[in-house]
Amino acid sequence: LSANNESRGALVVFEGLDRSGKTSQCGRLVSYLEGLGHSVELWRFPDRTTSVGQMISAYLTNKSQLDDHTIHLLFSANRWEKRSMMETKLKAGTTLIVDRYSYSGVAFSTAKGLDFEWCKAPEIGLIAPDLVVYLDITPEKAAERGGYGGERYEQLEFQRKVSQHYKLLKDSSWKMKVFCVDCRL
Ligand code: NYM
Repeated sequence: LSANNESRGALVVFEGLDRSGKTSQCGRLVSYLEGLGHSVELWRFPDRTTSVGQMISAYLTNKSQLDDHTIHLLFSANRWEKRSMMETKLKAGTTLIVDRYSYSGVAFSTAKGLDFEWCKAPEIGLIAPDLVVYLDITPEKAAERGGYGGERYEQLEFQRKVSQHYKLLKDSSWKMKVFCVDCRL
């Protein structure tokens, strides 16, 4: 994808802890851009509609057990299976606002103790975002927001680890043009 091609859509990713407000903010940005007359679509990962996505969903809802490496690769495969559609849309001028992407993949798996380099490897070759917006909220504040949904990972202790790993990722400057939004208020 050529960065100087003005007709290309933008790839904007929202990242953050569970209950950080990503889904609401993605929705608001999509409405705003639509109002300005842009062609824009809201995407999210995991995309639970595909067969890989259904395996991920079963894992997240505790209906299946998987080795940590296996689920990591499934999350990545879920992005890979959408890659060509993503490229087609961007080239056609559609802007994609994406709720979670590779950074979730690396932050959540490294928070479990998996190796950082190993976690990043399957993400190489996916389309790099033009912007990653990190919604910065403390794990404690996020936990206060209407409670978690009961899926795997939605526990304060684990979210604390994820928060630390997001910060490590941000400081490592891995493919990220990160813009942090303080959501603590
Ligand atoms: N998650 C999401 C990962 O662990 N790795 C990934 O690559 C992605 C995209 O899945 N707790 C985790 C983060 C969330 C969970 O996401 C489901 P959501 O946004 O609640 O559907």
